[in-house]
Amino acid sequence: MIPAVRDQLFQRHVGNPILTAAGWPHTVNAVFNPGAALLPDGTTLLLCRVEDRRGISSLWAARSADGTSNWLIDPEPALFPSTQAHPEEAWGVEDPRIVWLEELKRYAITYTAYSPTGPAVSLILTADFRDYERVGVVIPPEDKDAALLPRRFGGRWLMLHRPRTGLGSDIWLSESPDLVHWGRHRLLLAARKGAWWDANKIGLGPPLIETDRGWLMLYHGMRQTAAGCLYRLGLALLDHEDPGRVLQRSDEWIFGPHESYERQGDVGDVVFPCGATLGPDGDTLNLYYGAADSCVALATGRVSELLHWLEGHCRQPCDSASVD
Ligand code: BMA
Repeated sequence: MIPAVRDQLFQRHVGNPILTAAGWPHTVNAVFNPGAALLPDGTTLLLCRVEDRRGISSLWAARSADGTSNWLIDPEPALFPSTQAHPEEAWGVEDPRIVWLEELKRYAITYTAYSPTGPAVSLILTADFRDYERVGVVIPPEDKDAALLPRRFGGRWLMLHRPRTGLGSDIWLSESPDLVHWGRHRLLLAARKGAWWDANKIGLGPPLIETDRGWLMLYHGMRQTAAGCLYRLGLALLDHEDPGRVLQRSDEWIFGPHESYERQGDVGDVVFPCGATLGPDGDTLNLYYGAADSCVALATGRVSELLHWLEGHCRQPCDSASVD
């Protein structure tokens, strides 16, 4: 099959899927939606969502020297739902996003804590992916798909997240003086409506990528079709000094389910990235994504090409809360 031109912004790794339930050291149902970090020694760490055969997810670190192969799975989970101490995790912990906070010399991991009260955003900190300091729930249900920005703006930390409101499932921005207390909540980017590819729900993909033109956002858009949900990716650009300003938003999606491992699985037709790493050139973007809620795959693109493409594929000026 001839690949669509827009798919060429990302090249799928030839060894996809790079992590699967079958390759996991113990019996699990699915391995998907990993957060990603490049450690100081060059190791790529994926914090994978591992769903057991009950349906409950925990987070496990997988480490690789080249970011593509010879993954070593930590013998213990990084985060196992602690039902007694944290009832908000009774149904598992899911979909982590990892951001290095230079001020605190800690990685901030935001993840979905899932329980009968619904999905909430929880935060945990670590310096080394060995010891973890729980902050706990920072945004109550229903909310998910959260990531911090790596530094303060005007003295406040910023977090993107995706509450479910009366209007829909859109991306919001909130502020905090201390990572614990969050306020000044505001709508940042709204799902579009009707026939649009991002008509029903949108949510942040990996944490924002800092560029000299602003903060590049990859976001997922979900379209409800007669055949089920279809998850694809689009782009937006936020102002460098004021990330609450949306400068550009792509009209078209740029990456969607195409290969069999993306089309077939526990939830078919899903590409869902929660993590990305930058290559040593500062331009190569390694996008780690869950495919069909079953396995982990890798696609590689270039930040410069994404920015160039976005420039030519968005309406100007961009209305941040556009819902047409
Ligand atoms: C979203 C999240 C993801 C999942 C996706 C597709 O709402 O729950 O964890 O990958 O749906 O099922």
